[in-house]
Amino acid sequence: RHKFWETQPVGQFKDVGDTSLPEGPIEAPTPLSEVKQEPYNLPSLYEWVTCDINSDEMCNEVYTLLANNYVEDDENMFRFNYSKEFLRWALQPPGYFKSWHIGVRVKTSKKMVAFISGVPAKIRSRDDVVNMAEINFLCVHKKLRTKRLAPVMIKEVTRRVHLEDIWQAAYTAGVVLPTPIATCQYWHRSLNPKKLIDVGFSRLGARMTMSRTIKLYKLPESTVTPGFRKMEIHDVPAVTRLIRNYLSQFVVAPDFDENDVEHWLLPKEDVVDSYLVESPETHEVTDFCSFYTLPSTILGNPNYSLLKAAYSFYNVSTMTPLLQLMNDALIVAKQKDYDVFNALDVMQNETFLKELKFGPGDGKLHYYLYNYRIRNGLKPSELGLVLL
Ligand code: YNC
Ligand code: MG
Repeated sequence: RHKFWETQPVGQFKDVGDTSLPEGPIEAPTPLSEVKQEPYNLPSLYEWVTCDINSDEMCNEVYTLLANNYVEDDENMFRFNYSKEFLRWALQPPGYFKSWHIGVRVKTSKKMVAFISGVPAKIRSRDDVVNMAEINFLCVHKKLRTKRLAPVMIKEVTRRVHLEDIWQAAYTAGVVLPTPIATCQYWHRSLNPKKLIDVGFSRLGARMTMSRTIKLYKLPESTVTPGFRKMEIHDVPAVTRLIRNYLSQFVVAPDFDENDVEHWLLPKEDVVDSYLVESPETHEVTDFCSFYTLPSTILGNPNYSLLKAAYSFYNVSTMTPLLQLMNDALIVAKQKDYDVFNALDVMQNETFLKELKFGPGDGKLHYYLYNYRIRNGLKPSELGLVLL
């Protein structure tokens, strides 16, 4: 069934429910001297390229490959359109390895036809903090699909991760592979219902008119929580404490330090937005919310070409009810002209989704760990991790 994945150190379908298997690494690390020193072989027309994402030209090539060939919805109406600034941010967190940004070119034309990337991350599973790679942006040009290029890309990134003495990875995918640690669902909150209906993202509900729909999704002009403001650089220590404490309750979550928080959560225009609540009395930072910007190309619509979407990232409530905090996040996203606000059912998100008029999406997002077994499937609410 899974000719490639059956050979890999991942939880296998035959082992689901086997409580005799221990949690933790599936294979022990091999000595670094035994890691293959040369890249895996590609079909002879192609060559590996290590991408310097700081170079405008390289960044453009990766951007264009993804913009034309990356993830689409089931009906092929939308395709993710990660911006160049977003890609630079996603690929260059503290301690990143350039060698983990891997392209494939056609030897003759030098056209980039495939890509895969990893970035380092400390991820905690129960009480075990593990250095991992987060693998993302696996993409093969549409004309080169189903030729078994993906397994070579995955083996090559694995080799380069091993060369840095890292033996575990985390990744998400829309497809079912051996075997998810959790299966999550996206929920969508309309901010610009007319456009969403016009482009076929959503449909007019039963017994609804356009004007009733617009009224249903109307939001206040400005946020309601006193002390709600944009995160600034001097907030990094307080936000780090807040978030570390919050994430400690989940079974699987990142182990962020101040450098990670500065990189992943300090606002970056049109990439990541973060807000916090500073108590007007004590000046303590008590609550936090964030979202990242990932537009989708609208395929074949005469009137619109881009869907502007915000994706819920990390949110922490201690004093402001999560429902009110997220409603303020919706208000800011609306002010900034996003069309839709998306959120997974991870962490405590289920407590606000229905009430804030999010609707369930079709399609699931499966979470995976490489070379690390988690005994039973986790509930989405046990996951404290959001990948881009
Ligand atoms: C996928 N998304 O099952 P079997 S998500 C992993 N993730 O292998 P071929 C995938 N594996 O089943 P194609 C996968 N999709 O025979 C397919 N596979 O064992 C497996 N789409 O390869 C599949 N991006 O080359 C099968 O398939 C084998 O030409 C078939 O290429 C696949 O970034 C793909 O959805 C996805 O560009 C590249 O369809 C292509 O179809 C494409 O014949 C549109 O491959 C874009 C898209 C995927 C987004 C993502 C996470 C990737 C995780 C990869 C796994 C990382 C493991 C950890 C490595 C580091 C370890 C350490 C330490
Ligand atoms: Mg292929």
